[in-house]
Formats: sequence, structure tokens, C-alpha cells
Amino acid sequence: MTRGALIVFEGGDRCGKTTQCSKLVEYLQSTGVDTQMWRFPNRSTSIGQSINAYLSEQAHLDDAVVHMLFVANRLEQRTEMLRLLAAGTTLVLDRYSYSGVAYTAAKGVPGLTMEYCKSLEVLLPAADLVVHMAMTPEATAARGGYGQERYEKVEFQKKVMEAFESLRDERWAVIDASGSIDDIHKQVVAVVQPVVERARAGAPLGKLWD
Ligand code: Z5A
Repeated sequence: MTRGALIVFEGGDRCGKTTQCSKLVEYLQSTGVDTQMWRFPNRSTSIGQSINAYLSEQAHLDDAVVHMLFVANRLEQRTEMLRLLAAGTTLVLDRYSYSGVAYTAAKGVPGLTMEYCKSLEVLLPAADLVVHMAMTPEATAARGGYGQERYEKVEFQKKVMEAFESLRDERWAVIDASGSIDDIHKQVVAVVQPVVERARAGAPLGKLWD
């Protein structure tokens, strides 16, 4: 049996990840590719509810603790993620471990380094493709709904952008997220299609940070 692809969208707050994930899933399904969309954090689990309380500033948590919760929120989906990929389902993820590393490292807390954060997620599969929706924090801040959660501050988002840039490797495709929704979608389809085909042809699933 051929496996599904693991496609991840990353980027700053309000850059259009959810919009593009939804359009991609719709497109892939219309072409007969079995596809599901997932979001991280998954706020529906009990761990996700603690994360939600933290992000919406209803609860205060130590930075190391909240980082562990984000990691655990992915690990609790690990078995199902691996099962679906092996069964041929392509997963489109709205954020993943790359956000975990970038947001925590951007805080600059001693000890919570990129290397430390990476080390906690080596049990998870690596993305076949990370679509980085690149846009300045000033431009995303001008979009509706910005500023409602803990990290939605322009200065902090600039540090997150720098962290994302330092994580990029050959599996990343950078797309200018300031264009129109339809133009971005066309660019996304162009980078995703070959990756889905490679996974279908049997390219092995990688491990995070290998
Ligand atoms: N976080 C973390 O710290 N550690 C972790 O491990 C993980 C996450 C996984 C919550 O994430 C926070 O958790 C996040 C990172 C941190 N903090 N921040 N910042 P989230 O994914 O739940 O939150 P989000 O990034 O803020 O997602 P969002 O608000 O849903 O934004 P989005 O998905 O990127 O954008 P959107 O919903 O598709 O679009 C936003 C608006 O822009 C909407 O009105 C659209 O209609 C509009 N839009 C979209 N595309 C366009 C274009 N091309 N032009 C014009 N307008 C557009």
C-alpha cells in the first residue's frame, strides 16, 4: 500500500494558514486524494483545553510547562497520525512541531533553546513538505482578529519569523502570503502535488530533526 503525505503549513499569526489548508484539502479531495486536515494545537483534548486557557490568558503557566503541553498535544495524536499516513491518507496540518520550536525559542528563556525543544519531538514524523506562509507581522496585524491571544504582538512575531527562517531546509517551500487567496492556492498546489506523488510512489517518511 502507498502512504499518504505529511504536509504542514507554518507561519505567523493570521497569515492565512487555515484558509490555505482548507482550500488544499478541498482540492486534493476533488482529485481523488484521501486527505484530512488537522490543527495544532488541537484544543479539543484535555491537554488542548489547558493550552487554550493559556493562549487566551485565562491561565498562567511556566514557559517550560506550556511547551511540554504543546509537545504532548502532538504526541497524543502520534499513533493516529502514523496509522493514517501508512493507510494512504494525506494529512494537511495547520501548524506542527516547527511552530513549537519557533514560538518557544523566540521567548529567549534560558534553557528553552531550539536544540532542547527539538529533542522533545524526535518520536514524531517529519513533514514531507513545510509550506511557510511568509508575511511581515505588521501586515498580518492589519488583518481582522489580530491581538486577541497571548502571542499576537508584533515584536514577538518578528522573533518568531526569525526562528522559522533558521529552521528552513530543503523540505520547506516559502510562499509570499500577502498575495490573493487564489494566487497563493495555485502556488501551494504546485509545490504540494509532486510531494503527494513522491509519497504515493513510496518515498520513506522521515523523522523530525534527522
Ligand atoms: N503555538 C505554539 O506556541 N506552540 C506550538 O507548538 C503550536 C502553536 C502548535 C495558536 O495557534 C498559537 O499557538 C499561535 C502559535 C502558538 N500563536 N500565535 N500567534 P493557532 O494556529 O490556533 O492560531 P493562529 O496562527 O493565530 O491561526 P489563525 O488566527 O487561525 O490564523 P491563520 O490560520 O494563519 O489565518 P486564517 O484564519 O486563514 O486567516 C486570517 C484572516 O485573514 C481571515 O480573516 C482570512 O479571511 C484573512 N485572509 C486569509 N488569507 C488572506 C489573503 N491572502 N488576503 C487577505 N486576507 C486573507
